[in-house]
Amino acid sequence: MAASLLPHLSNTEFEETYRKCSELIKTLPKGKAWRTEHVVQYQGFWLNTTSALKGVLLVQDHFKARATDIILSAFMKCGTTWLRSLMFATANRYRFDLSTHPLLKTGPHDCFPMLDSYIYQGDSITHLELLPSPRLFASHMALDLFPKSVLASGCKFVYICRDPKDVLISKWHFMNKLRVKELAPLTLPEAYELFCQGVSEFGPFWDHVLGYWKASLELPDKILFLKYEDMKREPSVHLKRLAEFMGQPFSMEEEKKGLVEEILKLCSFENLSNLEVNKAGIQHFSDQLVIENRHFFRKGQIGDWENHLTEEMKNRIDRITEQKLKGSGLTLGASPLHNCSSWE
Ligand code: PAP
Repeated sequence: MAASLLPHLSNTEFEETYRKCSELIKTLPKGKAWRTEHVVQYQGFWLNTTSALKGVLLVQDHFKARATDIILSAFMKCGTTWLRSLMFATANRYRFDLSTHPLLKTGPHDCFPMLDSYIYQGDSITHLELLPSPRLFASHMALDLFPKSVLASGCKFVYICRDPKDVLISKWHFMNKLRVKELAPLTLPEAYELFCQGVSEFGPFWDHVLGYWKASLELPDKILFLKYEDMKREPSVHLKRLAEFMGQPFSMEEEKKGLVEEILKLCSFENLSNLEVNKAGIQHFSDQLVIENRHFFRKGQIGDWENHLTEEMKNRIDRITEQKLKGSGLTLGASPLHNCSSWE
C-alpha cells in the first residue's frame, strides 16, 4: 500500500522528536548540500535538514521493527528503484498476475514506504504499525544510524552497492534536477570534491557501504549484500538469491515456467522507464520534495562515469576506495565471476 494512502494519526507523541531535531540543527557541523543549501553531520553521516535528519530521528525514537520486516537499504543512486520493484514483484508473486501487475500502473517508489526522509509526510510514522506483516521498507540510512533494536528484532536487510564513480555521476545528475531554484546548478568538479570528502547526503559513501558489508559478514542470514554490477551481469542468479533470502525461494516449477525471467523483464530498466506512470507520474515524498518518476530512470548502465570523469578524477576515487576498503575483503564494481561477493 502506498505510504500516502495510510491513515495519518496524531503527531503529539512525535513533538519531542521534532523539538530535538530543531535544536540539533543549530548545533551540528554543517556542510554544503547537493540539493539544498546545507547538510548537517549527525552521528558521522551527512543528512539534509529539510527531511532526512527528521526521518532518522523519528526512526531512532519511534520505529519498532518486527522479525518479519525486510528493509531494502542503499546509498543514493545504487539501485533502490530496481531492487524495490524486484522485491515487491517477488514477494507478491502469488497475488498479482504479471500482465495486470500494479508495477505497470504504480511508480516503484509507491510499492512500499521509505522509512526515513519521506515517510512522515508532516505528521507521524505510527501508521507503519498498521501495515500487515511481512512489511517491506526502503531506506538510505547507514546501518549505524538505525537503533540497535532494529537488528535485534531479527529483521532482515537487503543492501545494494555500486561503483562509487557511477554513483557520483548518477547522483550529480539527479540532484541537479531536484536542486532548489534559488541555488546555481552544482558543477561536476564541486560535486566530485564534496563526494571525495564524504560530504554527500547519507554519506560518506564508503562508510555507508562498509557498515553494511561488515555486518553482512557477521550476520549473513540477516543482511544480503548485493552489487548493482553483479545484478546487471547475472540478474537471474541474484534474483534467485534474493527470493531465497526473503524466505520465498522460486520453486523448480516456477523456474521451469520462466517466472524468474518474467519478473526480471517486468522490472527491467527498459520496461519500467517506458511505462506511462514512470514517464509522466510524480512521487510526493514530502511537502518540500515532489519528484517526477522519470528522474529515477536515467541510463541504467555500468561505467557512464567514463563519459564524465578525467583520468585524474577516476584515479583519486579509486585510491580513496582502495584505502577505505583495505582489509575489509570488499571490492567495488563487478565481483570476479564464480566468486561473487560473499554468496558462494
Ligand atoms: P534513488 O537513490 O534516488 O532511489 P536509485 O534507484 O538507487 O535512486 O538509483 C538510480 C539509478 O538506477 C539510475 O542510474 P543512472 O543515473 O546511472 O542511470 C537509474 O537509471 C538506475 N535504474 C533505475 N531503474 C533501474 C532498473 N530497473 N534497472 C537498472 N537500473 C535502474
